[in-house]
Parts: sequence; structure tokens; C-alpha cells
Amino acid sequence: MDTSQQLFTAACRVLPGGVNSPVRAYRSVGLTPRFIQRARGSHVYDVDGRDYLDYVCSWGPMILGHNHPVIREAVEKAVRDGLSFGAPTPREVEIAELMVELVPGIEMVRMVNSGTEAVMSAIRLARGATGRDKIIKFEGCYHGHSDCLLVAAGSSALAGGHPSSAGVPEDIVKHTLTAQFNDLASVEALLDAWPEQVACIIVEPVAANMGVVGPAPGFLEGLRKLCDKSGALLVFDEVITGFRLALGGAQAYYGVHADLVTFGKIIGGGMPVGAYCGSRALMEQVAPCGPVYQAGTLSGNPVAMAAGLAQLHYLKDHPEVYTQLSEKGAFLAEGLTRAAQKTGAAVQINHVESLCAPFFTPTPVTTFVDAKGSDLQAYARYFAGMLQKGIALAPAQFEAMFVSAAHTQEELTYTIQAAEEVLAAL
Ligand code: KE4
Repeated sequence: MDTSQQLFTAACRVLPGGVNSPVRAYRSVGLTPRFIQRARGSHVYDVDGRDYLDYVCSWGPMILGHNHPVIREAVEKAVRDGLSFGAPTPREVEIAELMVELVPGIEMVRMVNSGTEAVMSAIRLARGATGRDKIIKFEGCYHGHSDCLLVAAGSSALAGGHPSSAGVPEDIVKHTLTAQFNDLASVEALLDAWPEQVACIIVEPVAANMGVVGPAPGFLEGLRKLCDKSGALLVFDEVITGFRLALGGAQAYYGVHADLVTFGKIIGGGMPVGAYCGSRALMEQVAPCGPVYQAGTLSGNPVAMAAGLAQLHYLKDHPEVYTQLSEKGAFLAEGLTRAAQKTGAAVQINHVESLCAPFFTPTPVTTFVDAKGSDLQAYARYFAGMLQKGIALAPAQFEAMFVSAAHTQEELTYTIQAAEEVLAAL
């Protein structure tokens, strides 16, 4: 038994599934999860010292790579002043001002502690602001684990066979309507069926919890039009795409304005942070200004804000990072596509900028139905083969590969070569 196996045995006695978040349990790939001791740059190191080239990147926050000195030093400095005060702090103002400057169309920010909390709060605000109860989400999109969004969810809810969760009362989820990603007609049908009752449409601008599926041309623009026509608010869940697709996120990248935008991951630099943002008119309906209540003991935590600020300032001051991420993502996706073609493996490689995902299916994947039709067992075998070669991918099909600024050309080339060997042996 290696140390990860020993730790996993102990963990399973005291943590459900041995983990604090389901996807980490490696159930979709049928292996023992690697327990990670430390990380630096594009590498993580397990408790036995094994070195893995990492494409999980903590599920998105590590856009600059792990343990970046600028972020580490900001945290080390902040910690010396204390961990948490339960009072307003200067960095909360600074990061909110920076986000307002960088993200199109927002005037105010509310910090919370996770993407789940950000989306849950944004939905409550949309309902409070419109006086409507229904929401529209998309099958296979994942927006965290708040009750009303655990309906036809993606990510590890789907991978674990529970896209809708036990313990969520029907009375709550009856207000959650489900449409199909990249299918505007499915949205229009729901808006027609529930006239003037839909508070918001919430979407991942790039679906990155069903693997990676980009928006079809006109899809996001169509959602904007449908919202304008129906009086529903458009909510972009940018927990993954925020500050990744571009400094201004998906709104800037696709040129589509959302009424509310949620963030997480990158804005925390690896610390627990989420945020929901919007116009002053909307955001001043949130307590203590308005009737929509939301609160949090550690919201805007000064150490977490220091990490987030360091990362956002770095991204703002180094715009070349986005050009590099775009080139690296394209190089990896094109290389993996060539590897699949060389081996004759039935694999589709989807990518949007630095987000990438393989699907084991012979036909293009542009919808959730396509994604669901891919061969999950083949993915599991591919994952195991790549892990053997020291490459850590998402341990489930319905996730994304994250490329960071720390991934070198040589590492991307190694990944492509390794994939060719693994695919050939599948
Ligand atoms: P958190 O509550 O996990 O910080 O964020 C929830 C969330 C909201 N919106 C989107 C688009 C997300 O991708 C997420 C969380 N992403 C998953 C990865 N697919 C987190 C990994 C996990 O669940 O352990």
C-alpha cells in the first residue's frame, strides 16, 4: 500500500467517500485518489513524492500555476496582520474597485466564500429584484450545490449519478426549469410556458462541467435577447470563465452583457472566495441596503482578499498571459486532436482558450446530449494511462483540463506524446 492508499483508508473512516468534495474520490475512474503534499508551477507532488504534471489546477484558480511567489508573498504578509476580524478591511474595497474596473457592466460586488454561495446569492437577488420565482438553467451545467441548482447538474453531481440530489424538496426544485445548452428554442419554450414568471436564466458562458462545450454562434446573444424580451435577468456564472477567457471574462470575450455575474476560483488565487456582481440598481437591493438578505462570517476575509488581489493585479499588469494561455490551449488541443487521428481513436477534443476536454466519441460534441453519449469507460482508461505517465487530468469526464501560465511548451508537447501512446494502447 502506498501512502495515498493508507491515507485513503483512514480518510474513508472519517470523511464521506474519504474526501471533502466528491470528484476528488476518483470514483469515475475507479482508482485510489492521489493525496497531494505540495505543488509548484504546473506540478503537484503526492505524499510519496511522485511528481505529476497537473491539469486540474485546483479546478481553475491556479491560472498562474501553483504556489506563485507573488501570491504566496501577499498571503504571508497578510497573515502577519491577523486572519479575520469580522469587520470591513481595506483590501475588500480594493478588490471590488479592481473588479468593477476590469469586468464590463458591473458597478458593485459582494464577496462570499465559494462559487456555490455566489450563485445561490445571485439567484436570490434575481428573484428578489424581479418578484418572480422560476429560474432557467441548462442540463449538464453546474452552478454549485445550492438546493435550487441541484437539478440536472453537471460536474461530479452528474458523474456520480446524482444530477439532482436527494434532500432537496420538490417544492424548491419545481421552480427550476431546465433547458438545453446551445438550444435557444428550448429556452423560448420555457419562457412562453411561464410568461412573466422567470426571474433569470443562468448559464455557464462556456459549459465546463459537462467536459468543455463552447457556446454556439449566437447562443449567448440569443439568451440576451430572450431576457430583454421576457424581463428575466441574464446571469453569467463565470466561476470558471471569469478572468480566464479574458481579463474581463466571458462578457468581454463574447461581447454579451449579463445582468448579474458570479465569480470564484481565480478571484481567490487559491483561497476560498466567491463573488456576485451587477449594476448598482440591482446590488443595492442586497442587505444591508435592501430587502435581499445575504451574509457571511468570512466573506471578504483579509487573507483571501490578499491572495485574490495579488492574482488579479498580476493578470492586469501582464496581459500577455492571456495571449500565452490562448496559444498554449490551442497548441494542446491541436496536438491532442492529431494524436487521436494518428491512433484512429474516436476522440473529440473541445477547447475554448485555456479550457480543454477530450470526449471519447466519433462525432462532434456541441450539446450535453453529445457529451453524455461519450464513452466514460474509455475516459477512465485514458485517465489511468496518463496518470501512469505522470500527468494528472480531471478524474471524471464531465470536467475540464485547465492550462496555466506555468505549463511550458515542453510539458504540453510531452502531454501530447503521452496521449498518443495511451490512446494507441486503449
Ligand atoms: P464552488 O462552490 O465549488 O467554489 O463553486 C461551484 C461552481 C459554480 N459554478 C461553476 C461554473 C463551477 O464550475 C463551480 C465548481 N466547479 C467544480 C469543478 N467542476 C468544483 C470542483 C468540486 O466540486 O470539487
